[in-house]
Amino acid sequence: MKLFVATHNQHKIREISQILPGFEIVPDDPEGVEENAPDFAGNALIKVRAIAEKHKGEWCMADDSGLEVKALGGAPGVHSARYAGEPCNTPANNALLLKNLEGVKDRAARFTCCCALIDPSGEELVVHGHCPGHIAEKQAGVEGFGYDPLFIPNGHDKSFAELSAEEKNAISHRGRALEKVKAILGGGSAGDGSRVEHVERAEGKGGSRVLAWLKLFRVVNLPTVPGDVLVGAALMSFFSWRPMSGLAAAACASVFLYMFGLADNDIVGAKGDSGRPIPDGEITPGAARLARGLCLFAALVVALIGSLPRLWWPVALALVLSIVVYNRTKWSVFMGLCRALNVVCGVACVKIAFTQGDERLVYPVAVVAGLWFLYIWAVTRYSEGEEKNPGKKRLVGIFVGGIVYLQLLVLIVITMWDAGAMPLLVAGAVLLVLLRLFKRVLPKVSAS
Ligand code: ITT
Repeated sequence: MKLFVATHNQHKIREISQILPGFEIVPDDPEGVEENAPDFAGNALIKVRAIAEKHKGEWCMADDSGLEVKALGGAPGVHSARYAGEPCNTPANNALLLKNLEGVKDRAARFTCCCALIDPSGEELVVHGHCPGHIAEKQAGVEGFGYDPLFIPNGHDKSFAELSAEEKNAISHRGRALEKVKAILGGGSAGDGSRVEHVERAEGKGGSRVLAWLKLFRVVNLPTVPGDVLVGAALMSFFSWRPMSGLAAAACASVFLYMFGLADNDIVGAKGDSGRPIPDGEITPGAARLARGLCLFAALVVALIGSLPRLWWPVALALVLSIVVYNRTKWSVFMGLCRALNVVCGVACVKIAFTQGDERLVYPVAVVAGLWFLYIWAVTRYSEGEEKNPGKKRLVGIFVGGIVYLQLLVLIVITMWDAGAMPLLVAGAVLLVLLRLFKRVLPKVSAS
């Protein structure tokens, strides 16, 4: 397939050809255009529109990229190519950057690449890729171009210019943006089943920040969490104990604990290059740590306001410990334990169950919590290596969402036994609707 690329930068063409080997890359100079937009997307669109006129009915693309340095308030940013003035002069740009960072301790920076595409029907699509890292004290290496000798990507101790082309492309901003382009050109073959998932249409900065937080908290999967608590509470119906008291508080607390776990998970894996918001530089580790603390705090406040029974607290503590251990060891057993304990949180929020201390409740709770443990343990084990296998990632997403059907099934059985559990079944059905809705309207933040 032919892809016209609006650039006069031969280094970009070489990298694009390496990253998209199956495509015929045809460079075209977007002559005379003025790149005067305030952001990368705006400039990429200016360039691609300039050549799309000439290639109607074909795929066209432009890459606008640059380096953003935290201590310089995001400079050189969109002015990366001409940081030291017109015309583009790489040695002068690098020298100026080093001069401006003299004596600066916090040298955090990130490369951003924005690819704007125009498809054969004329529709405009925009995708981004980021690579976080820091600026070295002096230049090193001869590979690559531009600021490569000064940029050390996170998780490495060599500059981009010391890495091979393959190594750079595997983690670079351009590599990441072009992976999304590849999925679009291939009709969504990245395993998400939807081409649109990778596409940002004229998205403002505020919008992408919100998106990054939705991604961090994997909002699409959140409706699966309160259902565990509903199931636990509904089990108490077998003993004619009405589970309403404290249920909403326990469900809310479980959602906050789950969010605590997700923030913690990404903080622990912050050095990885998984395409998650922290490695991608969309959320700083400091902000994520604050959010993690706030989620834990919110869970405690909700539990206190809902005056959850004393027994809820050790169960919640065991849940927090399982989350923390899982995030640091990645032992799937602990993930299974987390969701099983979530069910037990539902049992533990039914005050009367424990004031009466009926040992009969041990059996149904053990059976259901055990079922949850096995299901989540198996899904987590299966999900290992999903990042590199889009087909697997999609299946895992289906299995994770599938727990809502398991919750509904158990709630239906309990309601058949005792119609008093009907409100819980209705709440379970609402969660299923929410899950479907989130999957439909928030496909870009889908994550297992
Ligand atoms: P076109 O506009 O013709 O595509 P350009 O070089 O002017 O070429 P940009 O306006 O996108 O491209 O500016 C990108 C600048 O950012 C580039 O000149 C480098 O200084 C820097 N840059 C972008 N990607 C880079 C990379 O992978 N390695 C090093 N520097 C990079």
